[in-house]
Amino acid sequence: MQTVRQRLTLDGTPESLIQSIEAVLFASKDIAFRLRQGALGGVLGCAEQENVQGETQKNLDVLSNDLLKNALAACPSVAGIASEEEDLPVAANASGEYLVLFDPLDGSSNIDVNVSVGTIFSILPANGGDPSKEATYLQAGKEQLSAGYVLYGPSTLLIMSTGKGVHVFTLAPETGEFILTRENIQIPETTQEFAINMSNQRFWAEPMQNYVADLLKGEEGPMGKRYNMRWVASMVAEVHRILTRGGIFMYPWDKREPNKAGKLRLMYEGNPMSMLIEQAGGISSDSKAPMMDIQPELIHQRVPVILGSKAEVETAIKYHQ
Ligand code: P6P
Repeated sequence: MQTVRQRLTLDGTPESLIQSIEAVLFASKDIAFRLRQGALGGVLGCAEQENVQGETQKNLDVLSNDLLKNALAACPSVAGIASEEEDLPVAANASGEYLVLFDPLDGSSNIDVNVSVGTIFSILPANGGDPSKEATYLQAGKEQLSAGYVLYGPSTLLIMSTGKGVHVFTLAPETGEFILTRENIQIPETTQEFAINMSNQRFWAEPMQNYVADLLKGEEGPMGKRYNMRWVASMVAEVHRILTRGGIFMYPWDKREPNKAGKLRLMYEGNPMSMLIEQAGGISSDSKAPMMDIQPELIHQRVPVILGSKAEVETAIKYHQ
């Protein structure tokens, strides 16, 4: 029955990095509690304000963001934070070694319909940079020291990596400890399951339209097998399914807002999920290049996403070449 600290210590993880991860988990336990309260907690519904993305914030978005900010600011190892819900980065501790970037409550549009949501986090080295400056955070995904998500579902799970495989921890309600329940996840190389929001089909670029059309042809088409489809509209739930049983997840560019590269954000959705997927033997791409090779230009930069089972993602990329 290994705790997160025990497992990370076994892996030789620096104490300061363990503390930073524990700060995320400290906040996530409170978030899990508020979610479980549901309507009884008086925090469902909208906060009547918008975030930098122009999205209406849910009360729980704001509350989760504050819980994470406070927990991380109190951790001496954390130099600064960046959040989907914050316009600018926030400096924390001058002596800190790490930058923690997060989406406090991904999929929050699902809260009011009681569907799984999650906290996504990415940890980068501060490298002595000014943590109040955006430029300090603009590091490629391959620089991440750790990444993970807390999935608030039927059970509350932590899935994370520090570059030595992907491990699953289950929150034990009785003790409040995340306990190791699965280690060294490996994604099946092939799949018969894809995840995309089909309602946007007419807006996709032609390569994506051609690829998905071939998936839908099933046995009679070039793929030579029948596919199933899933779309939860909560990236953490889709990625968790893919880590658990394989699959391919896509949120491509589309012409509804042609000036935006995609809907999802590189720094605190694309990159942390890509670290997990690749540590588990999968592939993650923006359709042209490996996601974690992208040199970021803006903290809230958006990116097209294709990730999942290695062979399937390679096939999807071929349609874009
Ligand atoms: P759509 C949730 O809002 C999110 O950012 C991801 O978690 C999810 O995969 C996607 O957007 C869902 O987008 O357009 O299907 O609602």
